[in-house]
Amino acid sequence: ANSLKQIFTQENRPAMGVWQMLPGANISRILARSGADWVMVDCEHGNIDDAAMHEAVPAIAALGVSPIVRIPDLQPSMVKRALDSGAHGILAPLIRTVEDVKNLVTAAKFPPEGKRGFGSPIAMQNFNPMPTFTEYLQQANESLLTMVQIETQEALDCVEEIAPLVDVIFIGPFDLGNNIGHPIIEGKMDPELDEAIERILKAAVTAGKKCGIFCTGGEQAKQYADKGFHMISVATDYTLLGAAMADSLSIARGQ
Ligand code: 3PY
Repeated sequence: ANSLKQIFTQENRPAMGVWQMLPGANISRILARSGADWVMVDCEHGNIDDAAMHEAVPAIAALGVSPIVRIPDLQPSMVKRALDSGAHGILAPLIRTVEDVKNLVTAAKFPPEGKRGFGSPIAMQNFNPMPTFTEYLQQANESLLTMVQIETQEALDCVEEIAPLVDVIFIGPFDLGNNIGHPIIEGKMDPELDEAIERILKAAVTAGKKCGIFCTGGEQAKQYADKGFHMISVATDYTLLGAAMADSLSIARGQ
């Protein structure tokens, strides 16, 4: 089963997750055992190539947590590789137009809804209980999650049209800030960026869809949970490691 999809459909709570930017199945397992509801395998900005993605996805799925892959760009082959590796969903960065989103959904769905090629013997291994080849084919269009990032002015301008086309619209606040002319500086968000974020949440809710957002820590994640966001990233492996060591060091040094 797709555990993130189950949370979305059966549980009335935000799904909290973590970003995996560093390669290695051991890191995947640590993150998946942390209690997170999903792990984002970041092939856009993380140090994760195709082979590392194929290690991370099954390590996460084996622990009953949903692996979602952020693909590096919008090429249909990227969508296919990610879903064939067994991802429970894909997140596409920097989309701009309704056309971008339609092409992405076409790449993510088997015919007749889309144009995804069928042939991976790997994907079905990452679901429990494991579906047969045929069951995977029959269930994939319904169960796999399509997510797009709203982080450009152009996507913001048509977010009400985009929301009905996918399962989740996911805000990348840093890119969105940059692209609307209000970059986040030292964690400070301009009111116009806050307004854009409100508009995106409203578009998702109006369309009966889920809204996600990238956060840099637990406190910020809690604030967005209280605002009604459905899918929230709490931290990344990279920042957690550095912050934990810096904290321990300052205690050790009596600072
Ligand atoms: C953003 O904030 O732009 C992101 O996509 C987070 O990685």
